[in-house]
Amino acid sequence: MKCVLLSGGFDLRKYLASEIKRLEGRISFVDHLDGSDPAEIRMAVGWHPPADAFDHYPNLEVACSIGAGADNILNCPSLREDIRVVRIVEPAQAQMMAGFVIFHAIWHQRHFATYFANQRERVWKRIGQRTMQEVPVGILGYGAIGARVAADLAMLGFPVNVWSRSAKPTPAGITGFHGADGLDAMLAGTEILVNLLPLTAETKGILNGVLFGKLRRGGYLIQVGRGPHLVEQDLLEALDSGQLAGAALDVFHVEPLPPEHPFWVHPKIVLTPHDASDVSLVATGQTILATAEALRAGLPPKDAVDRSRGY
Ligand code: NDP
Ligand code: OXD
Repeated sequence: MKCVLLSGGFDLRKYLASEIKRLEGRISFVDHLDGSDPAEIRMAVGWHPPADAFDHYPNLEVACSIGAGADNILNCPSLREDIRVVRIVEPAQAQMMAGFVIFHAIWHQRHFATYFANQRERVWKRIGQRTMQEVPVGILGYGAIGARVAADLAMLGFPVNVWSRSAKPTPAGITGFHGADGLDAMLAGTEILVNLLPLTAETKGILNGVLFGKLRRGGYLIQVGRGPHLVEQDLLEALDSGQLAGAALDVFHVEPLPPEHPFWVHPKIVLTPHDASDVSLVATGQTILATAEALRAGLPPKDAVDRSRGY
């Protein structure tokens, strides 16, 4: 089975080197436009493929993202309707994300931003404590990752509200909301908002001033979905007005974040470089192999996104 590597400005061959070696003999990885016969290629692995990438492969049937999100492939203009798109689902990645979100939730709940600033000024001042039970967390997205994050926050004692597209059963300590009608009720009972939605036409721009206005005053945003979920100017205004006390941002409209961007120096923003939780290379290799085997057997690949829903 031949598999073409499709990425724009990112060395996918170098990134996947260990898995390419491990899969030798079972999958032969070729580079985009390297002279291989494009008609022989039925499978691709990609991360932000060039805009016309898929035009070159008339028999391509499936494209695997190297991340949990597949928007980087779904948004490629040359992606045909009949190409299946696969993403990575890895429990260990969800656990890493839970750790990241918990860190920021406690950062807010325990006033660490203020203590960090006070230390620099040699100010000894106790702010007072709130229990986890007093600080409700809302999670946009109750999927493979959101469910793990919700469970771990609930285990620590945070009241957790979750929001999904369809109704989902939830265990004790987690309250489920769904659909457009459920969103306002969920936000009204939320102080810390975590975004774990996929980027789709419906979710783009969802983190905006109107939504921030529905949270508890002095709320906190943990943005780990995708950059275009956020209306950046609205975040700056919500931070200035005090509607939001702070924000942890891991994903951005433009990555890497340009050096002149105001987020870099904003005192109420903690920023990380799209590093909240990575998929492991081993899980990526396993998904690529399982997808190739499904293709050979004429079976639908596991973890394919629903093209009509966009995730
Ligand atoms: P899933 O597809 O498993 O879950 C998506 C969740 O979002 C589901 O609960 C789904 O609802 C919900 N959803 C989708 N659209 C809507 C909508 N219009 N209204 C309400 N709910 C909606 O995704 P994962 O949990 O695996 O990953 C989520 C996202 O996290 C990824 O797409 C990626 O963008 C981001 N991510 C970021 C990382 C980082 O390092 N910053 C790392 C990994 C992922 P339903 O259950 O009803 O289908
Ligand atoms: C992502 C990932 O989709 O890192 O952001 O898996």
